[in-house]
Amino acid sequence: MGILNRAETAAFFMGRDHFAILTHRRPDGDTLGSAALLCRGLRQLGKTAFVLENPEVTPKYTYLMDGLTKKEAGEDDMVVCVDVAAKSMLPQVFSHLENRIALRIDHHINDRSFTENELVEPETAACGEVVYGVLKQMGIVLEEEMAKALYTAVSTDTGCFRYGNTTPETFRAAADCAAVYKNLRKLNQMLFETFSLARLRIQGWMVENAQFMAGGKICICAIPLQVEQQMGVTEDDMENISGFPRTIAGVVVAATLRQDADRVKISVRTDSTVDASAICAKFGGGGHRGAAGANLEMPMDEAVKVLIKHLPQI
Ligand SMILES: [Mn+2]
Repeated sequence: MGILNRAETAAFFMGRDHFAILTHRRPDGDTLGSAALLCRGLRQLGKTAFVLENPEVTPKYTYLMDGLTKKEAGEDDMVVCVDVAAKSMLPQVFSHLENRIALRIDHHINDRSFTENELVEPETAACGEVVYGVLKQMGIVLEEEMAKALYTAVSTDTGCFRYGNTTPETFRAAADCAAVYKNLRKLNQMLFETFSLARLRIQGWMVENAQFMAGGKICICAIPLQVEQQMGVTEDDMENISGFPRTIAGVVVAATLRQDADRVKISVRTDSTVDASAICAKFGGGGHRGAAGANLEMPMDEAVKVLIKHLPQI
């Protein structure tokens, strides 16, 4: 396995052609924005590049994929993945490719590397920033569609530049986007100020059904699958729902539990005085200080009990 820096990654692309780009399960703005940015950048260089069709792309993000996708990787395609932290993050439809990934560009550390080469920058807010850094090394000019992709990546992974992962470099990337794409307001409104009625209804349900502990500092929202189904929420509606209970005044640790097939997905958000990743590490998960996740293979009510047992004293 080769650990590459940005310049070496640029050389990797310059010396090759025919790329198939993979995104992760439940694709978010960063994985899709990174993929679109990389694909367009490589095409600007005259190379053949496609993003492989991820069946889980939600309507909110389809604008990123316009004209970039194909269904299958060619036999000789160089397979590259972006923002994919682990093999298990790949959608089922890409599982046959998981052992032929030539390069992973990411900002999530994984001790068990699963690709031939990798460029991983854990201090970088969004994978899109890493991709942009590589494209700049190749002398690529940021054009409008690329700016939309880059802005989507950096703004969504930073909660519109509010999270602690935001750096001066993140703002520089965004500034470059603002110089090229004059309608960032439109993107911001679409990404951050538009909510489906179903989303607002489930937020209402969470407020009504949240379990508060430690004098209101801990908030646990366990959302049964049938509630999601009754409200008719889609994955798009549920994006970053775990950030919501943390916004309640006084809450220091918020945990949102959702059912995903046989597992319960726990997402922990904190105000950063408590380490969310330490909580999730107890269940084999991980993440960052302010935001982390884990899976528990047990029924929802048991998962809540186990979680409560492992919460720090605050
Ligand atoms: Mn990301």
